[in-house]
Amino acid sequence: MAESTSTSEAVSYGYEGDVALVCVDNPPVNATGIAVRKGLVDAFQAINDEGKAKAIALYCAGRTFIAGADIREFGGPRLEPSLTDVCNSLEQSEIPSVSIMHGTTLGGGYETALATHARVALKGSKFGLPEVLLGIIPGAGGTQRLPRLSGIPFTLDIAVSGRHATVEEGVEKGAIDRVVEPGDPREIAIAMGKEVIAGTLPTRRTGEIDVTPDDAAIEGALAMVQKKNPHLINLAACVNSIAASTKPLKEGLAVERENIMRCMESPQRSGLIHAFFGERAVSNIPEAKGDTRPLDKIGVIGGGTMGSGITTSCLMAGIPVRLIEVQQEGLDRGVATITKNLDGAVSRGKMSQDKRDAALAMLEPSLEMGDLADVDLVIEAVFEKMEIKKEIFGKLDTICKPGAILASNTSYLDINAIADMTNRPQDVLGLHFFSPAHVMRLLEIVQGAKTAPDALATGFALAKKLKKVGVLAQVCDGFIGNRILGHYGKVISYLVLDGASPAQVDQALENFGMAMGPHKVGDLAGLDIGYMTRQRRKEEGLPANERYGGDIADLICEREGYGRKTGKGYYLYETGAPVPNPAVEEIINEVRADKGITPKDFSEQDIIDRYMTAFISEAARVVEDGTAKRPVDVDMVFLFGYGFPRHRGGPLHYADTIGAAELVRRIETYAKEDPNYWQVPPLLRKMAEDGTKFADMNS
Ligand code: T1G
Repeated sequence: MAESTSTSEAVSYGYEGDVALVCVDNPPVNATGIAVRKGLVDAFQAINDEGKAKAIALYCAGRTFIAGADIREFGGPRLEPSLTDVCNSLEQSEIPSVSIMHGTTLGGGYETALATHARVALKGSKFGLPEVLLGIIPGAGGTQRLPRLSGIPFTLDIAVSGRHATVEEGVEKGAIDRVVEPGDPREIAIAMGKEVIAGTLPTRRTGEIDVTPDDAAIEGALAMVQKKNPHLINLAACVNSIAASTKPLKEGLAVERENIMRCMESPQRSGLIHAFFGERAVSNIPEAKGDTRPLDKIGVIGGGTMGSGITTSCLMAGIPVRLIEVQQEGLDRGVATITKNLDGAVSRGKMSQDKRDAALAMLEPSLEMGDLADVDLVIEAVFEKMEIKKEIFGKLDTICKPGAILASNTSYLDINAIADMTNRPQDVLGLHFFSPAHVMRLLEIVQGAKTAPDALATGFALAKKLKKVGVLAQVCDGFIGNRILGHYGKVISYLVLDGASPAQVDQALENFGMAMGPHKVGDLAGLDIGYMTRQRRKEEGLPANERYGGDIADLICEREGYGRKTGKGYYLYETGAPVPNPAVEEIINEVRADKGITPKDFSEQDIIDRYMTAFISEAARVVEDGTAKRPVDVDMVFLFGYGFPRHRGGPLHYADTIGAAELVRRIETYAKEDPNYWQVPPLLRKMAEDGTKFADMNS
């Protein structure tokens, strides 16, 4: 190419014959930051002014076409031109243009392509309008221009789900004009520019196309979002914007602008964007980098719920697994569960039947621990008893090859004590999966006192391979998640002891946005886990003046059952939706009478405030003592492992919306009832004094 002219540090243009080439080069994903927006407008303007070209081809350097607006700019000062202005000016170009889409053309990137006069994509690439996943809506014409090409139903599908669609599907729906074989985007840009000039690649202004109204689709979508995500304000805003696409473009864009600005102001947007960057920040730490060890074959000990889930997750990632059990019956049960898990993934469209068959073929069940001699990593997932785990690690120490990593899936126990059962504590760490382990994305990676850096980094490498969110945790009782759960779990039992019903607490927290209330979660996971932990704590001796809140739960386990797996717990699991178990109410009244407690009324906000204040208190201590590296690590643990509402960003992101001073005030108020449980963490008091936020501790 003759020389190119830069119109900003991220955009340049040049000519290949009659074709003008506009190139965006803004790593890592060509997001439309101000330099890209300004550069695009100026490049198109210059080309039109110079009048040398008969076609303009827009392409990007690097791994992808524009993957959206620059999310880092959100919440900051608004810099002109807006992306809507950019798209409007590109669409008005007198010289016809075509976009060459490769990688993942998303959000503002696809809106930019919609504003050019034709769209050509490389085979295997993806496109979409995922803005709703960030708490906003497409805001640069996506809700107005896509319906003009593909109709309202497809636009609703793409924009309300936020899914990344294949470009092949895009051609079927008219959202993309042509798919070409993969190649150098610049070379394809020249070829397609020539086709525009030759007229073999038709061009048109999308904005001039009319939209066929579809009220039924709009009403259906509004009903669906209200049912599926009643908490999120942006989904209905997205549907309403798409509904406005039947208006003239200018009016429709005004409706879209009004809706996106409302979403931008909402705390849901900052929560969801905190989640987006947090998911990436947890592995952006020195401990996750550096040398790693091989992960070509994994051994899993224990074919129970966790062992079979972990095995399924590894097989789905293409890693062969040797599954060890002590008895044939247990081994058969494990293989059956794994097979059921894989079949479930096929029926949910998560994997093809061929991949399912290939995965199952990589499973090697065995009753011989000795068969673990050649594996790269062993994950122990047996009963949560220290003696059993110590015995197993003692054996593994003699069986496994040098350099093999020995991991425990313990949910609470001391990794250092387990490591000390071996002569290779540097090879030992915790890999704490969450049930169901082939579905839940969180993996707590627990660093022992002697865990070697490459063993730890291998834990993060495994998380990446399994498409999980790996979070670094230090050793303590329950690591990050269960330790904090252990603390706020008490306030739930205190609320029920003091007057609230389990169903009332569940409803309040579900209205707060929890996927499932704590009593339903307990029933799902099995009340026996908590029961054994409480018995262990009682045996170890409870702290002197701690108010014990487990009486009700203990009696439910002893009299009723362990929840879903036994058909009853806090709720009854017969036909249809679970209903509160009336026997629980009797148990509650009995325990209150025993303890001389006069029940009091709690409003929904009281329940949420006490729950979240307890939650945040222990989370602050976990950050303070270094069990978690940063507040964002705590937030991601709860978003990806405990069903904490994503639009709230996590407990400590949420804490910043309340403020440390108010949290300290609340704790001091509640402490009048129970000074032992309600104590102000020093970190929170300091933050209240110097006005800092948890967000300030994330960099
Ligand atoms: N803005 C800023 N940074 C971004 C970014 C974006 N849109 N997308 C990715 N990054 C950073 C990311 O933080 C990471 O940085 C690096 O790029 C690699 O990303 C008006 C308003 C494109 C599929 O929602 O889904 O357009 O951690 O690790 O797994 O309507 O990133 O290395 O420092 O995720 O290969 C709509 C969001 C925006 C797409 C690549 N667009 N991005 O995945 O790499 S809103 C999106 C993604 C919008 C308009 C509205 C993924 C990806 P770092 P990565 P990846």
